[in-house]
Amino acid sequence: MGYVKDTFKAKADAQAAEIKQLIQEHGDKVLDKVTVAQAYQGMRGIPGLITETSLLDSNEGIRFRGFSIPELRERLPKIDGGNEPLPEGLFYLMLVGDVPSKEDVEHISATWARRSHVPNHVFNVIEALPASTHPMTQFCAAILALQTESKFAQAYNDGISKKQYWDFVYEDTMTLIARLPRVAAYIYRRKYKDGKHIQPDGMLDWSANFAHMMGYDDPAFAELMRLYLTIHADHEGGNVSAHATHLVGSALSDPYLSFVAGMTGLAGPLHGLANQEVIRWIEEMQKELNTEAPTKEQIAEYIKKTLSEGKVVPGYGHAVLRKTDPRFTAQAEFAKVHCPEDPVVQTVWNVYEVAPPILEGTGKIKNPWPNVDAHSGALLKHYGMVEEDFYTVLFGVSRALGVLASLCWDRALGFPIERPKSMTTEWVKNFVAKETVA
Ligand code: HAX
Repeated sequence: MGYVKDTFKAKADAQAAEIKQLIQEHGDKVLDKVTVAQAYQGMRGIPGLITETSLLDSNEGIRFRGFSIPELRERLPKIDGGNEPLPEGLFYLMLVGDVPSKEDVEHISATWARRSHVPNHVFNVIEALPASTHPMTQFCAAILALQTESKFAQAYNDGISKKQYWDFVYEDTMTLIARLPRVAAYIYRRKYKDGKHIQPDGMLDWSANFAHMMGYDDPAFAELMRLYLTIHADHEGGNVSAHATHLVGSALSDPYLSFVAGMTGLAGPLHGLANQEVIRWIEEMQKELNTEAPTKEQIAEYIKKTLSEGKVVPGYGHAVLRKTDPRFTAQAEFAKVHCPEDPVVQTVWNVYEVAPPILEGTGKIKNPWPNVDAHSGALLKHYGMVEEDFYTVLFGVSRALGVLASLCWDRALGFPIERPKSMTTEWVKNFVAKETVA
């Protein structure tokens, strides 16, 4: 076994023992009550999931194993001369629970580079789809095609013991993450660059190699990718992509099948696809107003128009967050250093100034502040990645780090199949009637 795997297993065994004791001693303690409104309205705030990799505070934002995004940007290893954290380090942190050394990160980089070969049939599956197919659909089809490589599915078929599940899930996790950039870059070059593919460069880190395979060799873009792939990786367990991966994994579907469930969820416009929608919304506004740089007054009017048409303002609002997303702030900080004069970046900042009071003024939107998706497209566009339908694939590559690290934990901790109770409205009405009498 590699030493990262050994370290992970030792940590998971200790944690499993602790959880066993917690359940033995406190298993009947009530975490919270569930209201009728919560049952009907997306189960907001019901504490019913365990996810070890990160925790979201509604005011402060995400913490990965206790570390905020500014702390990660400070503490995670970087390439020599670089300023942004390597996502390999975040993966190590989420998986093992400790801040990695530079050697740990290099070890993960090298492991992923070694495992990055994508079998030909995966490219054939992509090629079988019309080129017009949305990149997220191509991405999901390719992940399913990669599933032929699942060590977990094979081992389960051979009849392994429950105690070994984590081992094969870990192996699949490492291989799948290693291969995703190649698959994603293939889809990008196929759809937008006349199928002129670029071979991987095994000497580069995971993010820089991904950027290189997509055709972006500007060192600043590689830095953006390191930041991007770090900050999109995880957002605790209840969001659609994380929850779907965890849920499907609980049926012992292998990591490929589980991850694709997360990705079909990420492809929804209220979740990851919002990054595409933000840029489309900005471009439509620019077109309608016939200007590259709409004024704050014009933006305010356009937001009101969007709302009056019964549409959402993409990139704003969140089911948990109640303040500006620190992932937005991290990207704004990057933009301040690298491209403060970019007109789309300026528009994103102007929207940030005018949108919150208007959204708040509706009286119903619980969080009028920007989320991660409000900023990412402007940065990508700045470096020439103008194909916004592809943006959610980038998000998906990053999200693999968190949801698959979590899946390793799920199997190492022996979590059972997930099966919450559902009710009918008839049941709720009867329940409420009884409560009212009593
Ligand atoms: N624009 C217009 N209306 C909005 C809104 C927005 N940005 N955000 C919320 N609302 C509306 C909701 O549609 C809802 O309206 P109805 O009562 O008419 O159904 C009402 O305000 C209350 O919603 P909420 O409780 O504040 O928000 P939810 O928890 O239900 O939804 C969403 C959270 C993120 C889905 C929502 O804010 C939204 O649709 N935002 C725009 C899309 C977006 O940016 N999604 C990405 C979120 C982050 C993410 O997952 N990234 O991947």
